[in-house]
Amino acid sequence: MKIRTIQWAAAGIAVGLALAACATSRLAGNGHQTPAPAGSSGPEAPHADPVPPSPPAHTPMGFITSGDQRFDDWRDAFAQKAIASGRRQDVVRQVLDGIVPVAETVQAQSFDNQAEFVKPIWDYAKSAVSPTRITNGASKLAANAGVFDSVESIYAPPREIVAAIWGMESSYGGFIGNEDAPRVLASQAAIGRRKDFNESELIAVMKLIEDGAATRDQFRKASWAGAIGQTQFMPSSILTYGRDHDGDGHKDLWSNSGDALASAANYLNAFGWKKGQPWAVEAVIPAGFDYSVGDGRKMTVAAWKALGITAVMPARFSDADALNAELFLPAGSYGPAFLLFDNFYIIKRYNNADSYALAIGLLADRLAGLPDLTRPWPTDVQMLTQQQAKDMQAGLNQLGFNAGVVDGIIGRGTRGALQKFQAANGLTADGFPTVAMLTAVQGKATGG
Ligand SMILES: [Ca+2]
Repeated sequence: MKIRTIQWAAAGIAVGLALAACATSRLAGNGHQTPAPAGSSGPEAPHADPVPPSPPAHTPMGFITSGDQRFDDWRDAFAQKAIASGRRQDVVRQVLDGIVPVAETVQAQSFDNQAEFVKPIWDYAKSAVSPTRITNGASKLAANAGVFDSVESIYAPPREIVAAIWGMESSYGGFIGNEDAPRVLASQAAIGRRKDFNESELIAVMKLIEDGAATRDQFRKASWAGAIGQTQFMPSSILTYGRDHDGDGHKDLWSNSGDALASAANYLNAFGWKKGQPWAVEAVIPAGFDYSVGDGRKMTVAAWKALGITAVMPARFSDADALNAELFLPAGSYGPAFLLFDNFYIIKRYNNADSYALAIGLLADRLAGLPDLTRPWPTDVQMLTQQQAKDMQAGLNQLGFNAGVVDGIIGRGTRGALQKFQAANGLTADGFPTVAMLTAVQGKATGG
């Protein structure tokens, strides 16, 4: 859940260990000494330089000092707040004591992902739907058929969607992370990054421990963002949507695949998964098609077909003509197009990125034995650099086509603005940001 780049994770561990080592040696040196009271220097050393006071070994709330005053102040205040809100004092201490915060520079790296080029959405999809992941998924589905049978009998999503999430989030339980969830959540809260969110996740950790659903030690295996277990749930999501599928009293998303898979299925179910409906189907576009209708509008499959689109509909969804769908053009007129159904947006409740939902859906289709896309992803399109993407957004904004914030991220807003520009200038209105389109936008923007 909420997967981002994990490139900084290794750096985070290295810096974290370095800090921990410093803290340990410092505490080993003076952690248990009582600082001399101020003004107690005797007459026998009247001319000695004043000795700087040692930092206290414990904060006013009794936590071992982290060596970071700002963190310690935040932690003391948050601990008081947590206890006042009804959390057990011993659990608050268990969760928060001994934490040395992740260095701010390391945190910043994780949130300022500066790729030189705008990554096309299909890069993510192609790596997600790798032959290895398909093969491993098939064998995991077979090896856990009983669990998938029971999960599928209780919750609406098909097993292949749940398996795809499992595969994407943790390589089918192969890697669930080595970060301490309270540490990463607290580190962000202390510097004011999504403070309310991170504090409420810490409260959720405390509640799960109080309920006996999980132990403090289990939370030491998390992603750098604090996501938990084989299906990468945030602690608050475990609290609300986590399932104890085998009934042993624990929501063990770490080591019990049934609990993790049932939790993921329950999550999608709770957000309204429509049983028996596809997430998307490939849409084959006829020559001379007016791409401007791919602007987020929803029409029935029958209405899309009337425009000449061929929906590559698997046999089991043969009755889908009456369903509403959105035409999605992730590669513009250069690659595969899709008709998106309601379930696509349910997948996005798991991770709010089109690329993620697309990858989950495509992997699930392959796990269900469906053939690969009829049209390949483009390989020879000249992608924009981050700076060029910003230039395009600025140019579109200048021309009155609202591309939104100039951030170099090509999302639906930018694609929609480009489509309007293209339509207004007699170009193929596919909203796909190529270097040629940047040139066209800039020509109009500067030329007036
Ligand atoms: Ca369980």
